[in-house]
Amino acid sequence: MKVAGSALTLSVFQCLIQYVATDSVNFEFDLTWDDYEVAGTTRKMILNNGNFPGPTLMLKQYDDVEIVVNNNMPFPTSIHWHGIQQQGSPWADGVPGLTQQAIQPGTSFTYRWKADDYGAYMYHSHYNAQMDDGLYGGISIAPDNSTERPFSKITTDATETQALRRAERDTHPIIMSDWRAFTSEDIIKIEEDSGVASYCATSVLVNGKGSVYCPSQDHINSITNSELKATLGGQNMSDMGCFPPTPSRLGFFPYNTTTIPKGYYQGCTPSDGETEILHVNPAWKYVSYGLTNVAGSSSFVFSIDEHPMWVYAVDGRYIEPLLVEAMTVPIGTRYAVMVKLNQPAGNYTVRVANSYANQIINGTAVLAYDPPAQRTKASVPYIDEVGGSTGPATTFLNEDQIVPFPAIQPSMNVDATHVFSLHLYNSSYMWSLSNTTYPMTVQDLEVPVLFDRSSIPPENTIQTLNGTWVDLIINVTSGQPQHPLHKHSNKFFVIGQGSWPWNYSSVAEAARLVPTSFNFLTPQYRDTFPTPPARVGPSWLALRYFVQNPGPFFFHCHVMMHEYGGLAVALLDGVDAWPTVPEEYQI
Ligand SMILES: *[C@@H]1O[C@H](CO)[C@@H](O)[C@H](O)[C@H]1NC(C)=O
Ligand SMILES: *[C@@H]1O[C@H](CO)[C@@H](O)[C@H](O)[C@H]1NC(C)=O
Ligand SMILES: *[C@@H]1O[C@H](CO)[C@@H](O)[C@H](O)[C@H]1NC(C)=O
Ligand SMILES: *[C@@H]1O[C@H](CO)[C@@H](O)[C@H](O)[C@H]1NC(C)=O
Ligand SMILES: *[C@@H]1O[C@H](CO)[C@@H](O)[C@H](O)[C@H]1NC(C)=O
Ligand SMILES: *[C@@H]1O[C@H](CO)[C@@H](O)[C@H](O)[C@H]1NC(C)=O
Ligand SMILES: *[C@@H]1O[C@H](CO)[C@@H](O)[C@H](O)[C@H]1NC(C)=O
Ligand SMILES: *[C@@H]1O[C@H](CO)[C@@H](O)[C@H](O)[C@H]1NC(C)=O
Ligand SMILES: *[C@@H]1O[C@H](CO)[C@@H](O)[C@H](O)[C@H]1NC(C)=O
Ligand SMILES: *[C@@H]1O[C@H](CO)[C@@H](O)[C@H](O)[C@H]1NC(C)=O
Ligand SMILES: [Cu+2]
Repeated sequence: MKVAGSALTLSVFQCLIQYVATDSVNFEFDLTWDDYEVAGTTRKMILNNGNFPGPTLMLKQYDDVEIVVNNNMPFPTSIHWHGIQQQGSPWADGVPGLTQQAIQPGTSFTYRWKADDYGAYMYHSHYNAQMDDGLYGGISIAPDNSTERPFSKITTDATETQALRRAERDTHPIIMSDWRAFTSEDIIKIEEDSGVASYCATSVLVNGKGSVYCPSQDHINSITNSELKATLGGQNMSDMGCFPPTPSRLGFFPYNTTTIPKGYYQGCTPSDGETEILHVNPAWKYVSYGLTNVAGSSSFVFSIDEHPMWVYAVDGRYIEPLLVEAMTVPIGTRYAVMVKLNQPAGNYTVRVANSYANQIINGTAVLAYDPPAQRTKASVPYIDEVGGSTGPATTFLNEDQIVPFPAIQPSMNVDATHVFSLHLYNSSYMWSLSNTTYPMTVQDLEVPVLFDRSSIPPENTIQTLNGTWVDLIINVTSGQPQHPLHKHSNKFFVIGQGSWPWNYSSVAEAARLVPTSFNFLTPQYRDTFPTPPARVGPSWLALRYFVQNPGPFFFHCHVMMHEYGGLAVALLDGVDAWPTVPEEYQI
């Protein structure tokens, strides 16, 4: 038994031992397909109990959770609880074709799982590209009182510490997302008809609120950076701020823009929607937010004017707190931040700007001190409309400085290594993470993989043994955006990355040759992490994980249309130890 491995296992099992049976916390989701106004424009979308986004699940660590999902929509669905470990409950992971049958129209499905880990999570549809139709919401799990906090790094003052503890118990998600003029089914059809991948949005939403802005072409040109200009070949970013279709952008696959409707990548129509107001009371001293990105294509830089933030947890686990003024929140990730409420009472702009090269687009919200003050002067930004620094002094979160708290380390020995080649497949909108694309028809399997492993083509799977350490190496070919990779269950350590092709036989060999590209002592422990940039050359990412929860778990890009385009593989974790599916979940 490896020392590091048993330490990790122990922490998980301590949780289980400490657990004391309680009644479950119950929710019911009534899902409907309705007309609804978002960002000032009405379209068909998914509502949860008549609302968008869906309700926030405010939970306590070790809660038993039960959610009844009633599908009153005209198409199948399923819900994934993003980042939840699902220890011993793979049938509740919500991936149709892998862990359950899709929930058919007019039927219901009951999810039951335990909130083993504290922190910020989210839920969203895992069927087709429905996430982009609005089926998502936040999950906030308050840590058990016995869990050790990292707050002594922020303050040693007793009153302040109490304020931090209170703020943490009431952590509210800030759900950042993007919105489109078209339904996800329309978008799939436009991609197939035109050969032009969907990578643009019409607006950025904060907790479901926002507007469609159409800045002048001159303004868009003025904030188009030189790196973008160099790749635009004399063209402009579109009036939606979107990178226009070009052969290199689309992987040199054939395309035809003739039938593409207005609003897909160009043709901006402004509309006014609501602005999210985050009310705070300075008497709290601190407020805590779970920053959560559920966008389809935007990687957000987040900042609150004149309010530095202590980043204290990432993907649902504490880190040594870091004080920053702005930070990138890639799709699928969550960062918990503590904000000190010590500024003059007033309104402060909250800025959410896409920083990927696909599009220049941003949204805003307001941090409003209660009771309302008369202070009318505009707040001073740390970041600009494209997520860049407004001055030399802005402090951004540096991912390399993130250190887990308490310390947790991977094994130095691994039992298996899998190298994945990440590349476009046959068109600008289909992808491969293994040797082939992941077919979306798997979602409609009558007998999901959890019930019969032979249901899925073997080339779309990787098999691992329970209790083993596994390396996943992502070898990214040149000419690609960053891909925020999300792994279901069994979280991973981010042990290394580089901006050249992976040409090593193992991590051990690579670590000997390029030691500074690896971190085995304080690597991040995550469920979502972006591949390094590969626009102008190949790159690689090395992830290491311990298989401790047997079951079929999805590993995929969280850019919605990349996932739908097959950028995924099914990790059949611990195939030697899959649990017996309880009677109530039998098919
Ligand atoms: C922790 O303690 C506080 C104050 O005693 C209590 O209100 C809260 O419910 C407890 N939290 C949990 C998760 O048990
Ligand atoms: C780019 O935008 C500028 C300013 O609006 C305009 O003058 C120019 O014609 C545009 N270029 C192209 C290629 O459309
Ligand atoms: C593009 O599509 C239009 C409409 O279907 C068609 O008329 C045109 O010939 C196509 N252009 C090319 C270059 O294939
Ligand atoms: C950024 O957001 C502001 C509203 O806060 C808006 O006025 C501006 O047009 C937006 N810029 C872009 C490029 O979307
Ligand atoms: C601050 O925001 C609140 C909430 O939107 C609003 O009611 C109030 O008028 C604003 N105050 C100022 C001074 O702009
Ligand atoms: C990809 O293209 C190849 C060669 O044209 C073809 O044989 C294959 O069926 C295509 N795959 C898919 C999933 O469309
Ligand atoms: C891809 O195919 C090669 C050769 O058949 C095989 O060794 C490798 O394991 C496959 N990779 C994945 C991720 O399936
Ligand atoms: C899977 O492995 C973990 C970690 O070694 C172990 O604790 C667990 O009991 C194993 N599960 C089964 C079903 O064997
Ligand atoms: C990684 O990708 C490069 C191309 O970018 C390729 O030359 C190399 O063989 C790949 N490495 C492995 C181990 O497949
Ligand atoms: C891997 O490729 C890099 C960049 O091409 C090269 O510098 C290095 O020597 C190669 N390493 C091995 C082990 O082949
Ligand atoms: Cu991707």
